[in-house]
Amino acid sequence: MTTSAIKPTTDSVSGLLQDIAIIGRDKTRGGYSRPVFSTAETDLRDWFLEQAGRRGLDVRTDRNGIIWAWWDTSARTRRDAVVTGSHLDSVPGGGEYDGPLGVASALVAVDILKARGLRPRRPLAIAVFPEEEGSRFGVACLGSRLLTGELDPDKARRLQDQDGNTFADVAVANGQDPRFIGADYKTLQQLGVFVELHVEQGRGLVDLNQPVAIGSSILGHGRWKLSISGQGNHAGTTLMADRKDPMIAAAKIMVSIRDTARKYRDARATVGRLQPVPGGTNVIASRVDLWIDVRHPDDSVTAALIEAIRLNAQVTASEEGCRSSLTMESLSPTVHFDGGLRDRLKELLPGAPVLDTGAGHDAGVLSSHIPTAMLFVRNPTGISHSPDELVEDWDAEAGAMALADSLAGLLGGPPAGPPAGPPAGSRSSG
Ligand code: HGY
Ligand code: MN
Ligand code: MN
Repeated sequence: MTTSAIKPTTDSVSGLLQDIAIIGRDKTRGGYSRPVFSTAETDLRDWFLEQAGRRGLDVRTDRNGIIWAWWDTSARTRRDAVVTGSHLDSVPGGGEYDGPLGVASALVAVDILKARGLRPRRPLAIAVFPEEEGSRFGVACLGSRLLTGELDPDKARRLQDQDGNTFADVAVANGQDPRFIGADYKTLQQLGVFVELHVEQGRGLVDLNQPVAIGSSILGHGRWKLSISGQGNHAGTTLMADRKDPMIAAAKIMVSIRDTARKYRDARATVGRLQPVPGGTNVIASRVDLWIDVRHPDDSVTAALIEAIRLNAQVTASEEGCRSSLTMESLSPTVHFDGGLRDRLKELLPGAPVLDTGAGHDAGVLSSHIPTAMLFVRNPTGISHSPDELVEDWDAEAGAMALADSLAGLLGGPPAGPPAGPPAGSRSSG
């Protein structure tokens, strides 16, 4: 894959990421914990506002908490805009690149286009979407789902974090008026296409020895909450035969979730979060809540798999004298990115492979409203949602260059520059 000769004139992607590397470090889990509306995440939003302001972009935060940084500062009405960007929030103990790489690359891509003297024939914006991970309020891509009307605003307002704070209360505490969240067709009408750059959350590019890929599809995925109720009691005075312990039921159910998922090719089912109530060392829990993440390319298989999990949980819970109830928190069908936009990117990034992803993104949510596409940047470990996520500096710059070439082509700018840079697959130092 060739990239243009012009180097970023000001910041580099790795330099911008270095600026924020201190924000939201998680000393206990390792990596980063930047939940929406946390100090870390609001500090990152402030950092983005400052960076966008430095570039003379017209910045505004909409009623759903999405930040839009527009290249053209004068336009009153904007239509058919080319939008790029990503998210700044993280999973607990997440990596450095999941989200911020796309935001930093968008800033550097703007630098590159300005350095080329591009005069966009369409509006261009960088967007930063809140709560993409759904780590605090449980619904992934909360901001883009509100924007597109996919998530009912009343349901959003009632969402609670682990401490029982509602989204509405936390939004008010952070200066966002929850009364006005919800579908925003005026903003949607301004948008033409959305191209999101993201760290690859897998080893496809490593195995292909390429720095950048174009996205083809996003695996369908859903999240369910399973509550198992038993009899809370004293750890010392309750004989083993007299127990209705939801922790035991939960343990057996989690193993059966894994075993059930193994029966469906390409299926993934994960329990990454479990909460005993009340959660005391010397207390038999009265209830256990656990969250299940299920993914499969075929939405009907996802449905069959979660139904099998639900039935099995009922039987296993009753064997332990407990009861179980399953509630769906979010569900996204498999998304195939717009073929025309994907093929246009293939023209603009000759030689870039096309890869699917098992990870969800705002680009997936927006795809039901406007043509969307993704670019993935090589991750030598292939690991994500972990401190072990990695992008080599050189690949980060190659990603920004590829994004700039893509945006230039979509904005009607000059074609990509002459081939340059070290041979594909070379690594930066360190
Ligand atoms: O969960 C996901 O796939 C994404 O990282 N939010
Ligand atoms: Mn992400
Ligand atoms: Mn993620």
